[in-house]
Amino acid sequence: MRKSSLRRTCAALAAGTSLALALTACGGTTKEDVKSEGASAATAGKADPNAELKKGLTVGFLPKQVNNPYFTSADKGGEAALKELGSSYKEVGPSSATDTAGQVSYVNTLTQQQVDAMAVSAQDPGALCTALKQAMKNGIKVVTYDSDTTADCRNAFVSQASAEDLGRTEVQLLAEQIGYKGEIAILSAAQTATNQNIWIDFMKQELKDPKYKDIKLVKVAYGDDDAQKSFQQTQGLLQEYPNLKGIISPTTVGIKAAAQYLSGSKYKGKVKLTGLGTPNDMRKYVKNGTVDAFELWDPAKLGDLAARAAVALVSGQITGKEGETFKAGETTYTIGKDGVISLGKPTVFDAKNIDQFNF
Ligand code: RAM
Repeated sequence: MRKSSLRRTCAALAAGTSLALALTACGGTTKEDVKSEGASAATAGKADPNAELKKGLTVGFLPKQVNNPYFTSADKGGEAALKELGSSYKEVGPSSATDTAGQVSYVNTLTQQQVDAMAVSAQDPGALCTALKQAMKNGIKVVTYDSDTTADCRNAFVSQASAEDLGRTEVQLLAEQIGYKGEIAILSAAQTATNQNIWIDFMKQELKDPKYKDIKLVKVAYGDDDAQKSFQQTQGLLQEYPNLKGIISPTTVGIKAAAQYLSGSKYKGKVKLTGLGTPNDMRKYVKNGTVDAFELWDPAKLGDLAARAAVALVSGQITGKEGETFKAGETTYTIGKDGVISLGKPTVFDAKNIDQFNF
């Protein structure tokens, strides 16, 4: 049976019976279609860089959290790219950033709906793996974007910037702002978030440099990408550590909530805050003196690249192996180690440049 008709039969099966059972059975019969190679799940077979991009595909976007403005921008970028390429977009996903079971069921839904590819920002590095491997066994290409799974659970990861650059530069930004001295804390997203946890590891590495010997990281708090919880966690940090000099929040939801708390408190301008935020969320806190500088990439460009990588995978231009190249718009991207495709360098925003950005 040809793979496409097999997929159709499998999906019909999945629709009429227990999804898990049907997918297991179907996955078993197509095992030879997908072989794990190296660390990433690059498919067997050679990439053809000259293959024509397929049209009429459906690519499902599954963000960590649907009602998060960061993902609204990212996924809109994906939608626009797919429209330009003659393919269709759909978005599904949980409203909480700590609903891994919800994310698993959305992967299964997309598999059942026979999308051609899915772009997933994982709440947890391992929780989605069984479902994603099942999707790949059913011929669906899987791209992670923003927050990765382990490398064998997807074909490629579209990364916003080097994790090392992001972690280290956030410490550098804060250290300058507090004069290389004092207690600092981190306000993160969900405790399981792959992206934030890698960045935090690099922050800790950076802090080992002797130039930071007078800086002490006192706590990593988790606001779960929930505005209210992030606000309360900021308040809690300042109660627990009254001498706190600075906070790094590597999440758009966290940094906004922390800025909101600080700007209405006696700590405004005294306790420094940096991390990852959108210029539109942070503009007023830069202008009112709560925040000096923070950074981010353009989420819409990340979604755009995730969509184009997904279409390139389905079209056979790439398989996810290191060294393969593909064109996205005017730029040629080369796939790095472990199937990582990197968008580029982040931008630092401050009072001087923030008005040039609108996202
Ligand atoms: C939040 C999410 C997302 C992260 C950004 C910086 O919106 O946690 O995964 O990349 O912040």
